[in-house]
Amino acid sequence: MSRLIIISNRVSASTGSQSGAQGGLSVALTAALRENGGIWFGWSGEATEHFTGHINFQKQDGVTTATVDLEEQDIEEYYNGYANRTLWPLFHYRIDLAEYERGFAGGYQRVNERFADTVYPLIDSDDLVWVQDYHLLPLGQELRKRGLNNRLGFFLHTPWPPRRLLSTLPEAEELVATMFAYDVIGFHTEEWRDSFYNFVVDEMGARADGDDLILGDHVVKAIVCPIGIDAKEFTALASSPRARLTYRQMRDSAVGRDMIVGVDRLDYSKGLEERFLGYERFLREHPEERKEIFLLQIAPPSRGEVGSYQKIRTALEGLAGRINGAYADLDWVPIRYVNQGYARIELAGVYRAAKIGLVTPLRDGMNLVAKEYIAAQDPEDPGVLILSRFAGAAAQLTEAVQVNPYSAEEMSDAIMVALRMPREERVRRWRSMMDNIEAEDVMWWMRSFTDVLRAAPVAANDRVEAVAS
Ligand code: GDG
Repeated sequence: MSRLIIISNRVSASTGSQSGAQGGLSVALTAALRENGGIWFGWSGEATEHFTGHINFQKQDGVTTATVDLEEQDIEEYYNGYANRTLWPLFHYRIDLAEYERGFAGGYQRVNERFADTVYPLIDSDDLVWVQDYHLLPLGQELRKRGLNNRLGFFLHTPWPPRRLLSTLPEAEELVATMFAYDVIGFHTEEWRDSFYNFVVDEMGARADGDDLILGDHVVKAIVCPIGIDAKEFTALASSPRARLTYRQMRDSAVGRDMIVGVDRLDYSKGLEERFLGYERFLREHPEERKEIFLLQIAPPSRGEVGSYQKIRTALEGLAGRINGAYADLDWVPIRYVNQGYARIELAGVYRAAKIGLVTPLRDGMNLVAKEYIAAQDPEDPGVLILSRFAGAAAQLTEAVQVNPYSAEEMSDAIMVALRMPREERVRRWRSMMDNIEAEDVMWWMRSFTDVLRAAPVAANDRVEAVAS
């Protein structure tokens, strides 16, 4: 079987530790590398004065990782700039927050070239190459320019924006044209794939033939391949002694009240302000429920170098303070807002202790928290998932109580529905969602994508010339 070369912005190979410190994605990619052999390549997260292309190799549990340091200017323009100030907001439909700067675009291109220069010599002729996420859209083309003829795939973990929004990006067409260097491109949902399709067909004149999109001489297969979690691992985590301890601590501290939980990176795409406002509306409309519930929001800070993330942090602190100030009593605080991360094993216990999982992003490629919440529940007495219609996960988790996260009224109504839901209905909905989570887990995702990639026709030399020109 051919080796797998995974290339992503950051590398987080799973050490197989029982503490569950790593996420499902890292577990799956690590398992794939262990199964097939290969290398996981990416940025170390460290800065260096001058980029040298020096690769730091590490081997852990049979998996080889290869990382490079980047210059401060690279980090500023590529990571904090184009990836997180331009593409991330744009891909989450927030053109009001997207910053279009030529310097960012230049830095992004430079880092993609640096990645290509550095990783290319590590790739053998029959390796399968799999590039991950929006940080590395043009990497495939850079690899082709250097002579790579291997099967080459790309997976997008975020949404793909509607064509009219994408058209606001000055270099949108050039950037998207580079993606025709890939053989297979994967999206979480039909909706994101359709938006990609619309852009390349309506704006760029590509032709469609089934899953194949054809632009000039280049054919790329655009597939829907929703990511899952490691359901078995997560269920096991939830019933481990440490998770049970966390569960008991949470139950004790709830003193008989129902807990609603939210767990999100502190990111504007996750709809935290709207969530707090929806919850506030519930408190206002249902004074009799006030002391019966509380909201625990875990929100570890993320991308703190970027201004929009500093703003959302300040806004949320203000909002939580205002709501608590207005409603709290001597023996009750409506929102416990926690700005730090916890081990996955503790999260599993927290999820299980929550009567309601409140997952209400304004836009999300998939959203794994929704799936983790379901996987952590007690099958005999599960909680209720309230899920945004705008998360990719909504396409699979159709038995969640789905809401429009922009509507405080809908959110308030959904909380009431969830609190009143009879046990039989909770069990029925949970079973249906859990069946999906078990069937389409993260290993299924990884295999589904790599099977399609393996079946792609081998790239021909003349393609390289054409894409590179
Ligand atoms: C991107 C896409 C897509 C959160 N807080 C803690 C913690 N987490 C973990 C969760 C979950 C992961 O982080 C977050 O995953 P999401 O899917 O919710 O969101 P993104 O980080 O935005 O991920 C997303 C995903 O890629 C995969 O394709 O689903 O749409 O945006 O696993 O549990 N983990 C720990 N402590 C925390 O406090 N240990």
